[in-house]
Amino acid sequence: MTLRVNGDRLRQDLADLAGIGALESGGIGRTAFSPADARAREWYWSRCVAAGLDLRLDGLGNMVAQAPHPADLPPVWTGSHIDTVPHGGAFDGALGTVAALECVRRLAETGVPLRRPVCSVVFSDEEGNYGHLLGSRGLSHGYTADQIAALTGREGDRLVDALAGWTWADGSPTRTRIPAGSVHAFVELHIEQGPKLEAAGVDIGVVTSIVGLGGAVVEFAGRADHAGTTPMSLRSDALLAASAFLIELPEVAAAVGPDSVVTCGLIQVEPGGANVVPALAAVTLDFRDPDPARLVMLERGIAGVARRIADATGVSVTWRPDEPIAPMPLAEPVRDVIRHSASELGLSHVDLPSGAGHDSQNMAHLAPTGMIFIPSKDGRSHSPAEYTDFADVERGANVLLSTVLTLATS
Ligand code: HGY
Ligand code: MN
Ligand code: MN
Repeated sequence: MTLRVNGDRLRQDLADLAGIGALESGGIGRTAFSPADARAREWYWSRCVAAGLDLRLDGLGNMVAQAPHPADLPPVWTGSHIDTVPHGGAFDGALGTVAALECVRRLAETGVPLRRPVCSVVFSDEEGNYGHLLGSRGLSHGYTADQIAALTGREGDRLVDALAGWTWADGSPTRTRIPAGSVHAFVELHIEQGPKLEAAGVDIGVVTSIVGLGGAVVEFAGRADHAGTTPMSLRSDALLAASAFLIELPEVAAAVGPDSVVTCGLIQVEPGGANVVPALAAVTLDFRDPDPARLVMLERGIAGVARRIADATGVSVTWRPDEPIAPMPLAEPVRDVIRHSASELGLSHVDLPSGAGHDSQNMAHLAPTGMIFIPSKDGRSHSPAEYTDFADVERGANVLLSTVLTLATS
């Protein structure tokens, strides 16, 4: 008989986690290293203790839970993230976190013989409050002290300060890297965050590859002046320059390719008075393409527009790029196990790429990695409107359990 997750327990965990950081206005505010993130970790820890799992932390707060196991073989990891975007939803990250916990717990309580351990993982700051896919990048690439010191949040607050008062980390944030091969395989369950599965009426998405991600802060610097007395022709308005720049970005993306996207979701204006001509406008960009060469073209195109607009408007511009995160194909053997698991459970499945970034793309540097998608209602995500029927959640969790079991017994 095929092993199944405990649906009632999974549903309760998902509901409990959704209550942590729930906002009166709707949605969930559980950004990384916030008090709500700490409460969610406390909750996760208590669930691990109740299930008899050991929980380890690293210097960036990545959490790895495991049941005692006699074999000293590289473990199978499964997991996701507990943090949300500001005003996020109840499924992005939470789904893969509670499903992974349920898998480890279910395997432990049924005593099914495993060749290797299975660990449930929570990655820190997937949503990039301080750095996109921060925790998993710490595991796959590591950070130098200078890199850690340079990471700042939305308000200019520093990661090092957030970590200084943070009890959910252990050790140095520069010593989180683990060797390739120390994990046997990694699998993440996630909502699709797009409309394809729902539109096709398919139960399970088998992720083929994950999009490449670039980011940059583009800082336009002009001159502060009086809003009433400075004629329009004598101004050096940083925000007007930034606006002219932003308006051109859809054209840049369209010229690079059909899958290129660019977003500005964050602007900082200084000195920030309604009656002061802006002296500084810093726009934070997120740009993506599934193709590595196109991602480079996109970045060059955007930087070129920034320089041209700055020249034309007489302001100066500084381009401060993030380290890009490469597009990542996922491992065919793991994809095969996912397909087989779905078929065994009588579920329909389809291959599809991910336009969202995931910790899986860092884990793929360390171990053969696969991702399982389930449908998102109306394709909505990064919003309180995020929703997936529990029947789909349970289907996805059962595919995850079966996949993990196969990987842990092989
Ligand atoms: O931004 C992303 O694609 C992911 O949700 N962190
Ligand atoms: Mn997200
Ligand atoms: Mn996510």
